[in-house]
Amino acid sequence: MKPSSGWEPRGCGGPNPSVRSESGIRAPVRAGGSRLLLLCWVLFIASATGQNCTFNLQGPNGTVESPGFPYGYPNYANCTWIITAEEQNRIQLVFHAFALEEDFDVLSVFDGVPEQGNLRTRLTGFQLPAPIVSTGVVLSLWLVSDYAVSAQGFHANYEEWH
Ligand SMILES: [Ca+2]
Repeated sequence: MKPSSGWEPRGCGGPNPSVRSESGIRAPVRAGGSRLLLLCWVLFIASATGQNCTFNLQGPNGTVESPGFPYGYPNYANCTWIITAEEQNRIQLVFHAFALEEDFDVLSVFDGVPEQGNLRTRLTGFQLPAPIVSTGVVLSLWLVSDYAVSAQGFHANYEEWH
């Protein structure tokens, strides 16, 4: 049930080396092999212990928003929201704000529990997504951010559909 899709910091041997130059924070790592390994290990520990969060929500309605909204979500966020409706109902999710660092921070929406086979859509960037309605009683969200650059985050309301 816990989402764990191959987290790997870029620059630690991942397929997408860190060369984004728009941010001074994201300077290329200039370190020897062992120091780089140590850095990757520290980043891994930070990601494993730092910002993980899981929310189990029920109907008939409520709010879902990224941590720190609207002042920016943390790096290494790994947050899951599981919204469950009453039997035979469905969940409608309506976004009111959406801003994630494009391509690097992603909100995955699952039609059901957060498992790969239930993936409905992956949302990123700055365009307000259209409303989403589940086909069953569960709708799940999974927010993952990388190690640098944040944005406002997202805010959405959900309600049960009869
Ligand atoms: Ca980011």
